[in-house]
Order: sequence, then structure tokens, then C-alpha cells
Amino acid sequence: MTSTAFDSAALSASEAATPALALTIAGSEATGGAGAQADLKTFQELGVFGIANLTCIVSFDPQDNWNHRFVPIDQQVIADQLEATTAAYGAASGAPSVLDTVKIGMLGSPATISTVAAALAGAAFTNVVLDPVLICKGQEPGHALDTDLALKAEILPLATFVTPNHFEAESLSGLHITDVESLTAAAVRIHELSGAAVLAKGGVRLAGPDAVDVYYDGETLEVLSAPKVGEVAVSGAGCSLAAAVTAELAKGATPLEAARSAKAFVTAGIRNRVASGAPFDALWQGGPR
Ligand code: PXL
Repeated sequence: MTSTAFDSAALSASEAATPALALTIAGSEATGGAGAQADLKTFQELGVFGIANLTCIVSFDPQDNWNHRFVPIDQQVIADQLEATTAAYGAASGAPSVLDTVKIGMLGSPATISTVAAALAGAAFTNVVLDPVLICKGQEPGHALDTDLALKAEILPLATFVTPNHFEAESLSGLHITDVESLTAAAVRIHELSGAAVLAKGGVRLAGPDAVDVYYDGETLEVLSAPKVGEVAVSGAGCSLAAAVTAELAKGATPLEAARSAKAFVTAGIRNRVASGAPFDALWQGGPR
């Protein structure tokens, strides 16, 4: 008998602990640094059973300054993935561990936004974490204005937790962000607009020795700060931060606890980042180990 057969017999499904579940609705980023790949690796690292429903495929173009080549997934195929996931793990599935936590990453088009909004409206998720990916590298701000407007109108109101970066926080709040005070004002404004807990990321975009993020949920305001690791943004940092928030919420953390844990997870992942032939490094989700 092989050891594989022995091991699988020894640990039956009923004996294994049932992990918390989390779904990411996101794009594939082919090199594995960002998008659904970063989300799944983060979920796994944090002990959560990860599910990915893909909205698009992004392939960087090394012949064109590593800009994004964006290919949307067919709308019916997006709806099919969400149908399969809900039937397997949704509230009416009879699954022992119910899927009540979802992360939303790159959607990329008004059509996809409508498809996802319809699926979310039909499923009662407790935690809806929105990483409001507004533009892709290679797109000019404003280029995808119809997508930005659809995200704000159809998805933002469904979110319970939002993680805008510097650019997205300016776009969502309408405020110019130059320092912790203006980042805080933006977080407050985005909370007022959405009702969600907000983790607004200053990252390397604000001057000073620390990477500063602001958390605000309507009651608690907390500035999360960690020493900057270099001055250049790392691929997958935003995705992994929101994914870590998602995983912690799925395990039962409060939004503030989830924000604190996620910041620590991402800081360790950036310290242990992975270099490649691309002109940017990727966060390593195994960093905290
Ligand atoms: O980091 C934002 C992001 C999200 N999702 C996908 C991406 C990127 C950036 O490259 O490709 C699929």
C-alpha cells in the first residue's frame, strides 16, 4: 500500500476541521502577483478555503512597457461560475460551512459589474469586501469612466468593507489627498457614501518614512502605520490586503481586527517580496512565515 492511500484513509472528511470559506470575484493576473492568484494564496495562507470566480484575464505586455492586456470573461460564464459557487456553498446549499464572505476585485466593465451586482443581490453575504480597482496600469485616469461610475452606483452600496488606494480614495471621495489628514477626510467621506468600513491606503503615495493607512467605520478611527519598505509599490499588495481582510472576516474577526491583521500580513509579504524579469516585485504571501 502506498503512503498516499494510507494517509487519505486515515483522515476522513468528517474528522477534518471544516475551514471558513471565502469567495473572490476577480481577474486573473497571469504572472501570479495580483488578482485572483494573490487572493487565493492569501486565503490559503490564512487558513481559509478559497474559491475564485474569474471576471477577466490580464496579461502584462513586456513588449509595451508591461501595460495590461485585458480580456473580459463572457458574461454568461461569469454568471455560471457564481451559480455553481452559490449552489455548492451558499445559504441554501446545505453545506456544513456556509459561504457568507466575498471579496470583489477587478471587474473591468459595466456589463461585468451588472452581472456581479445581480448575483450579489440574490445571495445574502454577510461580508462584502470591495477592492475598488478603478484603473489598470496602462489606462489613463478617466479612460474607464463608465466602469468607474457603474462600480460606484451598483457595487459600492453593497459593500460592507472598502479598501481604496490613494487614487481610488480621491476618485470615490472627490477630495485631493496629500497627507494623513486628507486621507482621513476621504475615509470619512467614503464611509458616509457607502455605509461600509473603510481602509484607505496611503501606501508609498504619501511622503514620510511610514506607509500609513486610515481605518474608519463610523465609530472607530484608527491610523495604521508601518515603516515603508522602499518607495516603490509592490504588485499584489492591494489585492493581498483586501484578501487578508476578507479571510479574517470569514474567520469571525471584527472589521477593525481584520484591518490590523491584514496590514501586518501585507507588511511581512512586502518585506519578503519576489523579484522577476518584470520591473516590479511581487508580494510573497508566505512572508509572515
Ligand atoms: O492590483 C490590481 C489588480 C487587480 N486585479 C488584476 C490585476 C491587477 C493589477 O495588475 O491585474 C487582475
